[in-house]
Amino acid sequence: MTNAEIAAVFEQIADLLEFQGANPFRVRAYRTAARTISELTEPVAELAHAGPDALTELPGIGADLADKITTLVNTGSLPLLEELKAQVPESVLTLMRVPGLGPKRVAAIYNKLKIKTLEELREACLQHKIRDLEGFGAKTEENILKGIEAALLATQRILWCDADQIVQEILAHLEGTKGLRRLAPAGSYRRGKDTVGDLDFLAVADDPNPVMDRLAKYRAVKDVIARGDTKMSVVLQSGLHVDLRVVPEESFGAALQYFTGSKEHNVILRGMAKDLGLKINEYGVFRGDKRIAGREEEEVYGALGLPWFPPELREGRKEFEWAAAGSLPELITLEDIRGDLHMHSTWSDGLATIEEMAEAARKKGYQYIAITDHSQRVSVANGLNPERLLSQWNALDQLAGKWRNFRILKGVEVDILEDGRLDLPDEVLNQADWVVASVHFGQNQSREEITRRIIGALKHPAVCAIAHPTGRLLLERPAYQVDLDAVLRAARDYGKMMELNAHPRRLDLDDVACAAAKAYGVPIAISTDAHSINGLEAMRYGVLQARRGGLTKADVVNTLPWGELKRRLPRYRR
Ligand code: DGT
Ligand code: CA
Ligand code: CA
Ligand code: ZN
Repeated sequence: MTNAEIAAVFEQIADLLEFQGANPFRVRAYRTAARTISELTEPVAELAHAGPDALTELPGIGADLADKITTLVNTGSLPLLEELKAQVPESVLTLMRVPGLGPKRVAAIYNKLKIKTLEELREACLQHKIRDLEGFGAKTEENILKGIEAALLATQRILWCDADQIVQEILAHLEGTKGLRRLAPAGSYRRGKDTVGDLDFLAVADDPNPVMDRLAKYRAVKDVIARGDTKMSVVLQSGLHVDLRVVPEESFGAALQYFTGSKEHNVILRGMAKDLGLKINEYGVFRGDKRIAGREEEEVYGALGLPWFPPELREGRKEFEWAAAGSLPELITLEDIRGDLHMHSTWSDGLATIEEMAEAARKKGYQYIAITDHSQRVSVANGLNPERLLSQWNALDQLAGKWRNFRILKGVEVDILEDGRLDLPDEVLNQADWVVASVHFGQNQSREEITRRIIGALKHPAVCAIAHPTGRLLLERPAYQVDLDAVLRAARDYGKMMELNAHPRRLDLDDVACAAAKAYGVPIAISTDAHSINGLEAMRYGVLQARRGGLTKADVVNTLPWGELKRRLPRYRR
């Protein structure tokens, strides 16, 4: 079982308990556990196999939850969840997924109006029956209606990081199958897209049947939807579809190319082939009836006079122009990273101390980190007021001599207030080595207001970068309204940087915006925003997104060795 699946079970238990009006502390315990587990990068299943002690060491996991995790991992289900599900109509669970409708509100709607389905709820909104319920209102009713339309439309996608866990499991599960010669994931997963709609696998095998039989036995398979001679589709318990195609060895490269996509990239490629008097499909590149390439991707592209494209660039954007000019970028890799410039400690809402974060970063071979705890306004995250921040920086001074060739920047993640001011006085901010500024509140403001707020922060001499610049949460919340172009221009004019937040739920800036920042010459800092030691592992997701934006080592500031970075820090430049 993957961490995401285990977290989803706890999240669902919390929802169901809350719907039933259970003790808030009990509800909260399950939510905290879900969050802890979803943020871990090591597989909880492995910890469970190591014994209950390994689990109870995790924050927020006591003996009872450890027990439940072990049961889940060993049996694939949990009696408590089954019990709760039996007590609540299944369609009610769908209602809870409407943005703006938590379990409490769904309970009110269900108990007062006996509404059980999205359609009934939509009808009730249209008849203005919801606004009269206690604790609701016209505005809420309107938002619910919008949420329903979104929920009805939403195609189920999953985060790349969750797809990755499943892909690795399926690869391991299929490995060693009799007669299996080659196996590779394709599709949006291979392109590193931040969310993935379904999984696509390609295989070469002496006989397709043993591979298909084995896929059908993967532990999370719910149904085999279709199975032919060379093609199979299964659906997992989570609803995710997995496609498998078994192709002839001499077509593997062509099939991998074709099913990696994107569709847009392939359309352009097909046109180029046609112009050359060739035909390209999933079986190969053909001149007339003669296959001239197909076994390897390199030779497929080569037959069209093209270089091999890193999958991350195959979106039909600039890649063919670059190839024609002989200037395909040499994309940044995880090994290029020298430090991490956004993370939290126990001083605000992090789970690890500054020393623990520093040790973990040193183990990764980093030369520097910045501790950027929240400022006072973010009180839910135990944000720091000037006194606490200054005493944190004092503590950092004490630590300064502790490591050779490793330094901790005195940083802060300062909140950009609704009126555009920063949440800390200048005389404090001016003492920092590294300041990232971010919008947490008032995200519903108009495009003009939010743009003005962010540009205002960029003008501030102490600010180095804007953190998670668009505020999006993948599959959860769209970006706030902001004129990103104006923001990037301002960053260029004031000599500032932009963050690519590497948290797999954020990946903000996204790939297209990273490319835009590069076009403006605005340096990117890829930062994890880690709230725990494991959170530091998110760097790989950020690097993947940066690659999709065509960024090279030179475009990313935290590839610089410390001496260089120090010279490049915005506040030293002025
Ligand atoms: P997803 O699954 O929605 O995250 O995105 P993809 O890109 O994985 O799309 P999917 O699974 O529908 O198809 C995998 C690849 O197969 C896609 O990227 C390109 C190729 N492909 C599928 N259908 C077509 C098509 O009608 N025309 C072309 N040129 N390529 C296609
Ligand atoms: Ca796919
Ligand atoms: Ca597919
Ligand atoms: Zn942060």
